[in-house]
Amino acid sequence: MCSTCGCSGEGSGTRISLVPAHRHEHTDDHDHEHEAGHGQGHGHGHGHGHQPEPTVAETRTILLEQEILAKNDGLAATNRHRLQERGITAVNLMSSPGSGKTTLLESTVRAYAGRRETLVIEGDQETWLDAERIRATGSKVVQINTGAGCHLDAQMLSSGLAELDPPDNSLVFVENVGNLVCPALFDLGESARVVIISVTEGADKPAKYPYMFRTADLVLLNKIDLLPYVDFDVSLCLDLIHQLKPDARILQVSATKGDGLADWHAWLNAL
Ligand SMILES: Nc1nc2c(ncn2[C@@H]2O[C@H](COP(=O)(O)OP(=O)(O)OP(=O)(O)O)[C@@H](O)[C@H]2O)c(=O)[nH]1
Ligand SMILES: [Mg+2]
Repeated sequence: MCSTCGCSGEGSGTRISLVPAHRHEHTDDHDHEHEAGHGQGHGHGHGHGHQPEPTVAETRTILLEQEILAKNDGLAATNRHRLQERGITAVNLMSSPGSGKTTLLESTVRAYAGRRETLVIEGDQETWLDAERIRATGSKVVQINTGAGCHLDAQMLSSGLAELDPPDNSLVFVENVGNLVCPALFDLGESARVVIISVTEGADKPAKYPYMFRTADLVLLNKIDLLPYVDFDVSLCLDLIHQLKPDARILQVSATKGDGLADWHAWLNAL
């Protein structure tokens, strides 16, 4: 989808691996029609006001983007239906790199141990580092390496679920590739979308990446233990999120210290 940000299908070589039961890897064979440029909502020059009429090539690009997203949405609907049929709750966790997705998941799967079966699908361009961290908690985990790709898509979730084989009524967390742009565009068929912003990133991020925050079911403001040490305007950040989505649900948490995590668990339990 994103030729400029490295999300082109050519050579991206998605690998999906169950950790640790067997370390077989395969190259995903779904269509990588991603070289068509950016999707709607990215705002990379398509469709803005006062622009000249699109050229034939531009029109073709936009049509291809629509086809790719429509194909993804169809697969996402299938994923959602299959998950619902089996009572499986899937939570798509998105954020900038380093906001605390894996740290929150380590804490969450430990908190749910013995209460509800909790499994994880990890998405990163490269490495098994996050999967190894989750595996250390005792949770079953699948690592998806997207290569040059900068988001998970519905086909990858489908393949990841096939490897993970979650039991009925389980809770599956999907840690998306760390960025606030492309993951927002791709419906995976998840039950809920959660965005993490941490206080080290700057309070202006919701304004800069509106699509991500507008489509979130929950926003977690993480690393609040660091507030005494960083210049982060909490009320400005909350205000920006509410401007995008007046009924946005926002929880302030510290994944390392535990603040706000009881509210996070209560939110999950209500899904
Ligand atoms: N002080 C503080 N540090 C945190 C908190 N949550 C995460 N961190 C730290 O932030 C760093 C990045 O955390 P990760 O959980 O790896 O972040 P991530 O979002 O999974 O990163 P990517 O997978 O690379 O996108 C680590 O050093 C964590 O210990 C928090 O609540 N407070
Ligand atoms: Mg991570």
